Amino acid sequence: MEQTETRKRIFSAVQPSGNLTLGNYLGALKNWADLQDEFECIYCVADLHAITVRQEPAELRKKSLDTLALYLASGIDPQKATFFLQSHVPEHTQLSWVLGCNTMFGELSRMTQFKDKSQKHADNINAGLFTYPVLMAADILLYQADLVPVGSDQKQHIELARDIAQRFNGAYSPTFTVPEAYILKSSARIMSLAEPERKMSKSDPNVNASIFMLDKKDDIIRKFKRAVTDSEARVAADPTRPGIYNLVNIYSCLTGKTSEETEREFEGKGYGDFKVAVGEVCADALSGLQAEFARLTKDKGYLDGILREGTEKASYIARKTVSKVYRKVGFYQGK
Ligand code: ATP
Ligand code: LTN
Repeated sequence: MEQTETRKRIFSAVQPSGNLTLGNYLGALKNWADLQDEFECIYCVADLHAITVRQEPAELRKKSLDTLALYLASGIDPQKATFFLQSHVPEHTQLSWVLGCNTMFGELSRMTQFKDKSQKHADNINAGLFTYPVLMAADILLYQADLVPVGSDQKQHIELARDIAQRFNGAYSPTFTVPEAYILKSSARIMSLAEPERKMSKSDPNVNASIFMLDKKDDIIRKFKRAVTDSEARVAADPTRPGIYNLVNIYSCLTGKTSEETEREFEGKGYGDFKVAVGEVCADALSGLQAEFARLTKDKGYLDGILREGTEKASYIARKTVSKVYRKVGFYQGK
């Protein structure tokens, strides 16, 4: 295969560890679709990452394919982007080992996601949870990605991937592209509807705290109606009032309006009206995507075909990187 591609390369992934939320959609998937014309895009379903937290095997299998279907339903075109499952390309784990030997215990100990997740899963603080960012660095560096579109919670991991790349390049000669995080300010951090100081997360046990991409309209409106706000009853993008700030932000992201435009639109109106409006806009934004998801998941043969093709393309790049890395670190290659 000839390399004629001149566009910058994008890599990103989501773990199939639950039902994807509005946070995943606005923070990640929606932006991925917007980038597909300008960049060469590679999107992975991070199933290896998902087992850092205990998963029910049948559910994980189903969620992996559902996550792929949600990528496609979000408007990412398989003619333009490459899709695959992380476990289908063994080079991810191969590179992860080598990078792990170039990552410090202290660096991994500082990762806030590790600290959060080990608190949440105190009965299962496994080694995979600790080395999770090394595997993530391997995902990115394997494809020599230039940019990594994610929500702001992943920024620290991308910075670590940059440090590892620079350290390896310094020790063994230039090998990896040093990636950059691509984070959109407006949608970088969608907050929980129940505890607006915390990010909306697909593994939150309180289902009323998150809007799921596949939620029905009635549920979406009900959840927004009961979203935690304050007693001031003035619609404003005021960061000192995190509940209403989050709702203004969600409404603005979904409509493409600025926060000021949203504030003006709801001037003099109470929270009740505004919450219903956010619910309506959200349900509308998700309804087309949900219909497309239903259509796609009926056609497993089609989804498998996309994965087969994507795995082949991804493997070609991944093999090249691993063979270069193995040679550079001194693994004997044979005569
Ligand atoms: P989990 O709760 O299982 O850890 P998660 O909901 O945090 O999962 P991830 O799979 O870790 O989701 O994240 C996938 C992508 O979605 C990442 O790019 C992440 O930054 C983005 N993302 C997740 N939650 C949010 C959020 N609340 N706001 C904006 N972006 C988000
Ligand atoms: N850790 C990421 C998911 C992920 C990822 C990646 C994102 C795994 N590998 C590589 C970007 C690039 C998360 O969102 N929790």
